[in-house]
Amino acid sequence: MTRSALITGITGQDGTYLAEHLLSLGYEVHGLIRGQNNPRAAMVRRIAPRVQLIEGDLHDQSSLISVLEATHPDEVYNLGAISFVALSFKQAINTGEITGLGVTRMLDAIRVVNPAIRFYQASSSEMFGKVRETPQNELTPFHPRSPYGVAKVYGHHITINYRESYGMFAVSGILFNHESPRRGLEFVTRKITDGAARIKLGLDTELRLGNLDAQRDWGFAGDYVRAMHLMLQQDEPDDFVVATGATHSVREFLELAFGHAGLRWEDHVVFDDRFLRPADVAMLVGDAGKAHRVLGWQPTVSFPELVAMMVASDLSAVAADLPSASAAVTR
Ligand code: GDR
Repeated sequence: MTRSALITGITGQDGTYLAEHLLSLGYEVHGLIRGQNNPRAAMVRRIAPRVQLIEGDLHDQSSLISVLEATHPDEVYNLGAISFVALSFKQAINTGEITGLGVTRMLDAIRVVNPAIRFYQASSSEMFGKVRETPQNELTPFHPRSPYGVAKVYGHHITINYRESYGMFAVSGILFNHESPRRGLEFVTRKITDGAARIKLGLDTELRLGNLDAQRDWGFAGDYVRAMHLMLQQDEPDDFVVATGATHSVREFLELAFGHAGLRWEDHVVFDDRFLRPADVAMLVGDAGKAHRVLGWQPTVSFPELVAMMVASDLSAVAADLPSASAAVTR
């Protein structure tokens, strides 16, 4: 029997990597897509043409019930969220609605339609926030520092609550930052690699950034989606930290990224307090020991490899968009 999966957040970085992974394993993959004529649908169709897109919204309970009834998934991956931490300060209530309550809407839809469906919740290292211990593991207490982090803590606990209350196979992956050439341009890593490429190719002269001291445990998104799938294949439902175990500052990321482009970041980066947050997370580093032991999961891309991959991709993408390049292509 072909296994079937439903992914919310299919238009995001993780949605497309997970879809490709599940398709490679022989799954039938459905992606929940929001809104009329969503422009990001074309991007999903280009990357993973075999994904079947279906309309629905984490705001709208009845749409989730209809989607589950129409697609009959064995597994649901809830990656849909307002996921940009800075935006969550400006839209705190909307973030609670989607990133927090959206989890309950999906869990409850599953409970009503078919409680045997396995459920993955995209929890986040942002839940640790002002960290109580280093490195952070599954038992580290939470102290979120943003409306996003607070909403994720709610989503995490409601997932555990449905598991304990209704015996559902509902699990959370506490994923630390994970990046790739598909990362949105609003996140600091991609903002830096795209910025370095644009400066290198003469389209920009400066890059404006906020807190360069923040430290994150940055892994490769393609590695992290394998862990999501593994979590739903276990005999017992459980929660796992997914991380590389190494932390680096935004400044280190800059140094490496600009270096790959043959530039000195000090010549181009301008501090801009518009990119500071009302409260920020100073340092995160995860202990993924449980995922190594129980899931057999290991990351395959190191920090320097990740930065190199992203810079190389942005240098080619920006070069391909230059007027001379398009002229060359059309000739
Ligand atoms: P984060 O990712 O908040 O960790 O959440 P982001 O890349 O946005 O920020 C990382 C750190 O960089 C600092 N920073 C800047 N950030 C952005 N975006 N833009 C800037 O100009 C800038 N300058 C400095 C930030 O202050 C922060 O400290 C990501 C998201 O993907 C979440 O959805 C996910 O849950 C977590 O990772 C794990």
